[in-house]
Amino acid sequence: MRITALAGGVGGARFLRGLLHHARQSYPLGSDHDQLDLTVIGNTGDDITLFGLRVCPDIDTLLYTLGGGIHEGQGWGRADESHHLAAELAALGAEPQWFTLGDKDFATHVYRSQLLGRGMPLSAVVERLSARWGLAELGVTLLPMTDTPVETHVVVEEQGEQRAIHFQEWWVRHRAELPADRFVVAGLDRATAAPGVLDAIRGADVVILPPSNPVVSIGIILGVPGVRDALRGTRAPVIGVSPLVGGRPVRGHADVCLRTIGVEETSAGVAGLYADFLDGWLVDEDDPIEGRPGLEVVRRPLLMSSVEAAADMAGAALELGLRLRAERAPA
Ligand code: FO1
Repeated sequence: MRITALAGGVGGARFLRGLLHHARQSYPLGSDHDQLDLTVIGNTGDDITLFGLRVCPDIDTLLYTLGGGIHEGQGWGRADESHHLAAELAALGAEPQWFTLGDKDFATHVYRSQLLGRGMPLSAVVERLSARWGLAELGVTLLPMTDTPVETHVVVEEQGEQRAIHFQEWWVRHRAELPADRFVVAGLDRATAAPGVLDAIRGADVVILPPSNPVVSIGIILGVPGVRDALRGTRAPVIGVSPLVGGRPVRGHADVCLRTIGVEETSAGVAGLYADFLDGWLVDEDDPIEGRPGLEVVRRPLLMSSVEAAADMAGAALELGLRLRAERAPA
């Protein structure tokens, strides 16, 4: 069974780890169900160049979380990390110091930058990094949304002046508390979907949008030319999972991002961003959203407090997708 997911960082990675856990339980090896073949399309708008190295936060969070090396408490970076390199860079006065990079994490950025420097496309680099994390053995293919370098920047207001800063500076240094006027994604309108991305959407049995940030993660992937059309045209049901519980994001700043683009901070507001292709919408059990013709709403607890809780959520999303697919199957 081919599942394709569009994913950002922490929330998306935790959800997909739950999906793999659910699949291992529901379709044990050798069972009559065919195996789960998961293609993850990762957001690269978060990417930033630091100390001359290319850092891909959402891609790395997906690699580390699915590969078993994530720092569980942070949701990003490596477990059992040390920070000798960062400490010496600080002693040298190297900037910036507001973005924490651990020693093992630095190895990812050094190796990625070495390969990119030789002209290797990002998708080929991600394939190398995926091999180190054993993703193929998990039935997972991780693709960057594009090989074109893109970066999300935030136009902020300060003393009446507008200036653009990198998304990471807004998100990490200013904890998204600096009033944002709008998001601009340098290079996105000229980006080309990475090899396999559009086919993975068109050829899927079910497409899933995990509870990643709908504006600066999923929203960026949707901005890659061709992705939205592929989602509209695929025969696969497209199932989304609300990132809001009780009108608030479980973590991160999805509410601030929605406010910045003038969208109401409700699951209905987020579903409206996906309206032209969404078939099913998983919302929190107390969510007041009304279904509408063509949008099947299912209520479930949406707190991913454990891998098992994430597996229950992911199982519900998959089940909804398979049900809608069966209803669509030619009689
Ligand atoms: N998030 C933070 O809040 N503080 C950090 O210092 C930080 C460092 C960092 C290093 C590598 C990496 O892959 C991710 C990192 N993140 C950090 C998370 C990053 O800001 C993500 O882009 C967001 O979580 C949004 O997905």
